[in-house]
Amino acid sequence: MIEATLNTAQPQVDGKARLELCRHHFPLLRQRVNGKPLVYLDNAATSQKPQVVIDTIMRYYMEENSNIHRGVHYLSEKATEAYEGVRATVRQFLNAGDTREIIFVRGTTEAINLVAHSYGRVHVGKDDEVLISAMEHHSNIVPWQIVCEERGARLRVIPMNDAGELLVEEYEKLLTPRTKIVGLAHVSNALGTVNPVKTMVAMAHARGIPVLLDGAQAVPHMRVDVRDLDCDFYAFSGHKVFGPTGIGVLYGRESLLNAMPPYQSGGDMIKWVTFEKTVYNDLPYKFEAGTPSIAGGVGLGAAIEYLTKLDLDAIGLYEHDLLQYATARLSAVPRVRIVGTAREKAAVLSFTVEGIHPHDIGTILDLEGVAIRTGHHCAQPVMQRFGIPATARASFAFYNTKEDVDVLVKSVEKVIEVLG
Ligand code: C6P
Repeated sequence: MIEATLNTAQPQVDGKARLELCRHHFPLLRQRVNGKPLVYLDNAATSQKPQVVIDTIMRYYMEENSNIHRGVHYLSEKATEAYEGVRATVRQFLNAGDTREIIFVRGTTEAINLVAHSYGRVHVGKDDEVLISAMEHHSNIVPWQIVCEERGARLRVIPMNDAGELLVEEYEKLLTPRTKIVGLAHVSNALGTVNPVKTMVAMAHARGIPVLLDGAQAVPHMRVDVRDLDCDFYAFSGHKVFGPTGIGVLYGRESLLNAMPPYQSGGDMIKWVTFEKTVYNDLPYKFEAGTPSIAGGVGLGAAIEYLTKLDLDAIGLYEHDLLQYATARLSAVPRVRIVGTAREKAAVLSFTVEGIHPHDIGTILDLEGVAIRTGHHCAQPVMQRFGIPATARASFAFYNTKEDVDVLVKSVEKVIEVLG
């Protein structure tokens, strides 16, 4: 079906129109909410799933379901083949050097916890420092805080300006011999800022410091090449990239992963076990204890193949245009303030309306069929930095249109009309 849309659409329409045509691949988007056509603008929280992902998961359970890496029977071999095939798909998607560097996890949160608790516990010692940024999601703050507390180390924070851009010159000053690792969001979920991560990785590497990138909000919107970025770890979640929940990826540089102790332990992560000693499995299995989300993996593979066919460069251009349109239209509404006005932004529009609590905005928008997220977006320090309790956040995917933006703007105007 995707092929059909792309192939038949290509000769007549440009990339933008081609992406709009793909909206019909997402069955959930056809529904009405509160009697209004659904306008789904909560893609940063989780994205919707194309039919091909839903079908792939259903087919897996109907035809291939079995545990992996264990059985010699037909189904176990089929399921293992499917799951390991996805590892190869992810390797290619991220342009990693080897499938040994692709670790399947539950999501970005688990990926960062793995690095913090495995790499961090070994390399962060007393009086050392872990450096993160002022716009991190709690997932890239709390695991490091725990490690720092345990090891007697210090968490340092790269500041940002009022537009929501990191101060790179301050970052440079914070990179010291005490810095043991840097953790950075590629794209901020609360502000939409795209950070200059390639430059920041190079600056850390010049001092021998490894860098973890939180790619949760980047991977659905842009082409990511871990070898070009030269990062040491890269994390993302399947459910934000049009795949299922319960599956995500940690890319790790092989030399670092090899030297790291296991994070969780049990079945599958061992070569052999006696009561005296256990020999751990090779990469990537050393970090994959227990039965994983096999159906999740298979669904993620379908999502990545779908996204790759659509072309992430085209998606990036389309969403850039959409974000510009939404920013201009929403900024023109009296009392609206956009939070996060960085020069480089992706797909996220956080805003407040003077005198109206974001939760009230969200509730009234819901009555209009518009789904946005309101609150601190699991980035409370960002709210503290801007001196606000919360924002309303519209976040876009390639299946959103300018008509969706028009409904959003009209609904925000209605909020102001109703609540005064
Ligand atoms: N942000 C949002 O509405 P998980 O929950 O593990 O899939 O992803 C965590 C995470 C980590 N980093 C960033 C930058 C994120 O945006 C998220 C998830 C969602 O903004 C849910 S809080």
